[in-house]
Amino acid sequence: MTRIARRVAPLAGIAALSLVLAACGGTTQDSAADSSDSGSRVTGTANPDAPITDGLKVAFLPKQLNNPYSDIEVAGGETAVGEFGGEYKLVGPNDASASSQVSYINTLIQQNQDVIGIAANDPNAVCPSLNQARDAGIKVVTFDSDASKDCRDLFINQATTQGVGESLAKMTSDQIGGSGKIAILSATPNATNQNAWIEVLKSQLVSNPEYANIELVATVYGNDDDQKSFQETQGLLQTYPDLKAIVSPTTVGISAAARYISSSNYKDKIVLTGLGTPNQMREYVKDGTVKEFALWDPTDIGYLAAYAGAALASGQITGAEGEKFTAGELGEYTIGVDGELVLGPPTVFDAANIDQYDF
Ligand code: RAM
Repeated sequence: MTRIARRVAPLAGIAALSLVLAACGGTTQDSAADSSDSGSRVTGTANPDAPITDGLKVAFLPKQLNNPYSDIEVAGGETAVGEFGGEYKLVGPNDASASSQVSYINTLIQQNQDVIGIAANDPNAVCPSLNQARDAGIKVVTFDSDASKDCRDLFINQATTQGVGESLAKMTSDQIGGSGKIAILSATPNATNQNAWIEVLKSQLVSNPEYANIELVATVYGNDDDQKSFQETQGLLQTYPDLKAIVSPTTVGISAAARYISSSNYKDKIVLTGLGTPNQMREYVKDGTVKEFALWDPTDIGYLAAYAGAALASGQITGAEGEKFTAGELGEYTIGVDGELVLGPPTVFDAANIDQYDF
């Protein structure tokens, strides 16, 4: 299928992001970085009419390389880089631990990349290196999982953090009839994205009267490692025999949990929901292990990250709130508060619609 055909969500959330044009804001790196290789690093004011510079070197550094979700994201980035005639590169660690990305950033600086697209494993551990990259004139775009806003130019968020957290709470509550014990199976303890979603979920449980009878009993970490996620699921079910639901906001976690539950006595007794890819979850939806889960099209995150990096490196934008640029086939985007760009709302998948998606 083509990239367009796989797109799951219209860009409905974008209007909400078109916030009042501000004279300042965002994170602008005005270092006197003379580009020795491409001459493309423009500083100062944005020039929306500037063409994308030829031959931009765009490197992607996902949380980890052996994660099917990351593979889909970076494939979208590669497509975009091909469209604007840049040089695509992919590097990354095999584990998603906090400091595993630092040495890769240092190497990318030495290679004079123009853009680094990174899904941060920890908001702070990568910051000194990312700021060294920015001092060298490299544009830094986080995607999927943000770094501290002081060390990147833009963040491509898949959906609003509030929206993801609310949809996790709603999917869980709807499936357990609004009452009972639940547990969270997360990725790594430092992951910016998972922790932000979990915070919203927790505050929903406290503040939304509809969830007053839901009790969160545990949060465990599968580290986005399939086997550890599988074992953590088993542990949760043994420790809390009266658990009603597991909510896993990670594609690695939810698929490992589904595999365990589908062949255990817990099938049909426990609700499993969270964030997963339709292709990894299809068999568990078909066999009834999972009724409903959510996601967005990861392809579009990488695609938008690449175009955002190119727009920065070509001087179309500086990263300030209110600036606009065109992200290829995705159309026009406006930079929101704190240099954030939101792709669109999450899509909920169930038995009725899952076969319409192929990613
Ligand atoms: C996993 C990763 C990723 C997250 C998705 C939903 O693949 O933890 O960062 O965005 O799940």
